[in-house]
Amino acid sequence: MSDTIHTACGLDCYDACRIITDKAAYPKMKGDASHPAGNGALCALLNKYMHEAQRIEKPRIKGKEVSMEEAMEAVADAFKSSSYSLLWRGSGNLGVMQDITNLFIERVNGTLTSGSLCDGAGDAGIKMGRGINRTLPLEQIEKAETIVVWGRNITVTNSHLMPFIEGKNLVVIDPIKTAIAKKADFHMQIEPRMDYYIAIMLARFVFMEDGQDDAWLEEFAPEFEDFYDYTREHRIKAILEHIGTDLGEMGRVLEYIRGKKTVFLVGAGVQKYTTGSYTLHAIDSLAAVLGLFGKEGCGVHYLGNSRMGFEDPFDVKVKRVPKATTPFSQFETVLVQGGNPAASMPDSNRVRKELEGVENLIYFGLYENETSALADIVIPAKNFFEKEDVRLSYGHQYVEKMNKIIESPFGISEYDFTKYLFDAFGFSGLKEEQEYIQLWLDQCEQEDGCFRSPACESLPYEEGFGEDGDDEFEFIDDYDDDFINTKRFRKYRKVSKNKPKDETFWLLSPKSAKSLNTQFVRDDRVGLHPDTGYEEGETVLLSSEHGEHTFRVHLSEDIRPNCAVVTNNTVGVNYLTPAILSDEGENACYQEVKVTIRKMEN
Ligand SMILES: Nc1nc2c(c(=O)[nH]1)N[C@H]1C(S)=C(S)[C@@H](COP(=O)(O)OP(=O)(O)OC[C@H]3O[C@@H](n4cnc5c(=O)[nH]c(N)nc54)[C@H](O)[C@@H]3O)O[C@H]1N2
Ligand SMILES: Nc1nc2c(c(=O)[nH]1)N[C@H]1C(S)=C(S)[C@@H](COP(=O)(O)OP(=O)(O)OC[C@H]3O[C@@H](n4cnc5c(=O)[nH]c(N)nc54)[C@H](O)[C@@H]3O)O[C@H]1N2
Ligand code: SF4
Ligand SMILES: [Mo]
Repeated sequence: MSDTIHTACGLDCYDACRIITDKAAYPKMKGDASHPAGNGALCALLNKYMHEAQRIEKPRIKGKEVSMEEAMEAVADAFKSSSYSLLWRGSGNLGVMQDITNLFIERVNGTLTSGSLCDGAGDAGIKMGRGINRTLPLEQIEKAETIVVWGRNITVTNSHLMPFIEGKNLVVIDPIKTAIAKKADFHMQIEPRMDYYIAIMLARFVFMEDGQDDAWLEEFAPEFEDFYDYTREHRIKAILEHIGTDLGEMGRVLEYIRGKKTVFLVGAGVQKYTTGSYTLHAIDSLAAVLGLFGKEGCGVHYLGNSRMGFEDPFDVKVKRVPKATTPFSQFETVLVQGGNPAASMPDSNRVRKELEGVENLIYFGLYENETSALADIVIPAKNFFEKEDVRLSYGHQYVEKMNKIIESPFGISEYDFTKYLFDAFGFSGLKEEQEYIQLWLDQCEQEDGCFRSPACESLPYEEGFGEDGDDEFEFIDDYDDDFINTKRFRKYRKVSKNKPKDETFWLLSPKSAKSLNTQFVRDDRVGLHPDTGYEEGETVLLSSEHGEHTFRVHLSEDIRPNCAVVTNNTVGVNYLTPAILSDEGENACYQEVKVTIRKMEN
C-alpha cells in the first residue's frame, strides 16, 4: 500500500498547488500533475526555501524562553486584563482554519481589521462595474487567443498559469521588462500608475475604429454611448505623452485584441495606488466595450474572493479598523497572527511606533522577523504540513483539503490556540476541528476527484451582472486623482530639475521568487537602470517624505529609467511607503510614492 498523502500549499499565492508527498519522504514532495491547476512542479519556495527557513521553536515572554503552557497562560491573562484588544491577521498561511481565532475575538468583544494590504482597491473597482468579483475559470484562459498580462509578474507569482497561456498572442503591460515581457509579442513598458489612461485610450480607439461589440453592449451594457463620450473627454496627444507611449504602441496592442478572444490577466501591480479602483474599473470598461464578459475564452482575471459562495463559520460581526493604517497603540493587547506588520505594512516608522505603544504585543508565527523582535509574548505556530486545513484559491476555482503530513514536536495550531483560550475563559460552543473542516468541504462541488468552489461558474456573467445576474454592466464615469497635482509630487519633480543625477523615481515593490512576502529569503537591493549613473554594488540612500533606508544597487537594463525597484521581501522597503488608503476598497497604496536617491560615502 502506498503511503502517499495529498495536501495543498498554504502560501499566499494564486496557484494553491496540490502537493504529493509521504511521511517517509518528507520534506521531499512534488506537485500533482493530474490536478487541473498544476503541472507536477512546485516552485522553489516549496522545493527549497521554506525547508531552509529557521523556525521559532520555543515560546518567549519578554525575551525569556518559557513552556507553551506558561506562554499561553500569559496570552490569556493579556486578554483578560484589557478592555481593548485587536487581532491583526496576516496572510502567512491561507488555510481557512487561520480564521478560527475570530471566534475568540468575537467572544471578548475585540476588534479585527477591514480592507487589505493586497488586492482591495482592484476588487472595489471590479465591483463598481460588475457588482460582484467572480473568478474567471482556468479553462477560459486556456481557450483565449490573446492574453494581455497587465501588471502581473506571472513567472514569479503565478507560474502554474504558464501552460495555460502557451502559444497565444501575448501582450505585456509593465514598467519592467519581466521574464514574461521578454517572451511577449509586444511589451508596452509604460510609466507606472498610468494604467487607467491606457485602458481609457484603448477603449476610445476601439470606438473610433467602430470595433465595439454592439450586440453584446445593447444587451448587457446599454450605457456604452455615455462611456464613449467619457473617453472623448480625454485628450489623446497630451495623455499619450503623459503615460509614456504613442499611437504606434497603442496600435500594436489593438492589433492583438481586435476581434480576438482575449483575456486580461491583471495583477496587483496596477492597483497599489489611491486610484487602484479606477484602474480596474477602467480595464473592465475596456473589456466590456470589446464584449469580453460571459463568452468562451474571454474575460478579466484578477485576484478573486476565494470565500465567495461559502457560508463562513468564522465570519463574525465585530468592530474593525483598517488593516493598512491600523492604529495599534489604541489597543492594550494586540495579537499578530500569521503576519509581519512591522515590515509588511506601509510606513514602517509609524507602524513601529504604534506597535511599541502596545502593552501586550503577542506574535504568533513561524519565523523570527521585525514583528517578533518587538513582541512581549512569542508563540510558535505549526506550519501547514503539521496541521489539518482547507485551501481555497484566489486564482482558480479549486479547493483542496490540506492534510497533516508530519507531527511537529513544537508549536501550536490555530485551532488548539483558540481552544486553549475558550477553556481559559470558560467559553463554550467551540466545535471539533474536524467539524469545521468538513463544513467547508461539504459546501464544495465535486468533479473528477477535485473540490470546486460553490461560486464557480464556467462562464461568469453569461446571464448578466450583479449577485443574481440581472444587472447591467456599469461603466466608469469619473476619475479622481489628487496625487499627480499635489505639492508632494511637484516637490520631487523640482528636485529632479536641479540635481540631474538625483532625480526622483517611482518606487516599485513587486514580489520576489525567493520569498513569499517577508517569509524566507530577505533582500537588501534596489534595482536601477544603468543610465541612472549608479554603480553595481554601491550603497545608496533612498528617501521619501515618509522615511529613508539604505540599499545596495543592482543594475538592470530591464527597468524603466525613472523607476527604483525594491522587491517586497527587502528589509526596510516600507520605511519609504505611505500609510494611506486607496479611494475605494481600504487598500494599502505601496507605490503612491516617489523617492530620491543619494550615494552613501563608504
Ligand atoms: N512595499 C510593499 N509591501 C507589501 C506589498 C507590496 O507590494 N509592496 N505587498 C503586500 C501584500 S500583497 C501582502 S499579501 C502583504 C503580506 O504581509 P503579511 O501578511 O504580514 O505576510 P508576511 O510578511 O509574509 O508574514 C507572514 C508571517 O506569517 C507567519 N506564518 C506562516 N504560516 C503560519 C501559520 O500557519 N500560522 C501562523 N500563526 N503564522 C504563520 C510567518 O511567521 C510569517 O512571518 O504584504 C504587503 N506588503
Ligand atoms: N514567489 C512569490 N509569489 C507570490 C508572492 C511572493 O511574495 N512571492 N506573493 C503573493 C501575493 S501576496 C500576491 S498579492 C501576488 C501578487 O502577484 P502579482 O499580481 O504578480 O503582483 P506584483 O508582483 O506585486 O507585481 C506585478 C507586476 O506589476 C508591475 N507593476 C508595478 N507597477 C505597475 C504599474 O503601475 N502598472 C503596471 N501595468 N504594472 C506595474 C511590476 O513590475 C510587476 O511585474 O503574488 C503572490 N505570489
Ligand atoms: S508558493 Fe505558489 S507556486 Fe509555489 S508551491 Fe505554493 S502554491 Fe505552488
Ligand atoms: Mo498579497
